[in-house]
Amino acid sequence: MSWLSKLFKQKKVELKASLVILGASGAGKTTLVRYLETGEPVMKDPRITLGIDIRQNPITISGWSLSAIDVGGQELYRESLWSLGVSQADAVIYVIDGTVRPTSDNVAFEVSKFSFDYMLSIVDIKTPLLILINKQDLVDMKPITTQESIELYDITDLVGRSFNILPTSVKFGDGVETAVFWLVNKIKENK
Ligand SMILES: Nc1nc2c(ncn2[C@@H]2O[C@H](COP(=O)(O)OP(=O)(O)OP(=O)(O)O)[C@@H](O)[C@H]2O)c(=O)[nH]1
Ligand SMILES: [Mg+2]
Repeated sequence: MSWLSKLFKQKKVELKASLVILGASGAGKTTLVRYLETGEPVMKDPRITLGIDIRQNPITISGWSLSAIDVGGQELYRESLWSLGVSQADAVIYVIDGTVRPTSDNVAFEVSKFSFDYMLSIVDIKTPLLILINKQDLVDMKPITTQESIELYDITDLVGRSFNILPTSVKFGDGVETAVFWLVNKIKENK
């Protein structure tokens, strides 16, 4: 039985929170939401998210009922909808495609870095921020490590923020448990 299925069985839901999931297009946001909703590996590729998807299926984890706001990562939505999503959420999950490196695809990396910096400019310093360095399963593409991401995205600059950076393969759920538990505990501290 997966960790999510076990947790789904816990009936007592005490606390509610909403999460907004942000990141450049293709990073794995919708895949993460599908994994959280089902607790199963996501074998069917999701379609590109058009606009904002306020999910109706609650995610029940460790006595918490989480609702997810999945926002499209394309430039149009970044400019028009990310702030709206952030304004509705108690915490932010930011998904980075770990296979995007300046050396392999400089344009994609610039978009990824710009999107990250934009997110920092709209998320309040007090809002818990979970940064996922995703697609770690694609070992042939040498995904960046969390240490490399700190340098590439200037993450050392996040003074005063409550944040964490963790490696994941959201398609298979690897690393998701640890990551979401961290976030839920941070939200609890903030409430
Ligand atoms: N191998 C692997 N593929 C992944 C992972 N996460 C996402 N993908 C794939 O990456 C592609 C994009 O995933 P999405 O979840 O649609 O990305 P998104 O961030 O929602 O993209 P937008 O909706 O355009 O903003 C899909 O083909 C997924 O199957 C992962 O952890 N590992
Ligand atoms: Mg999507």
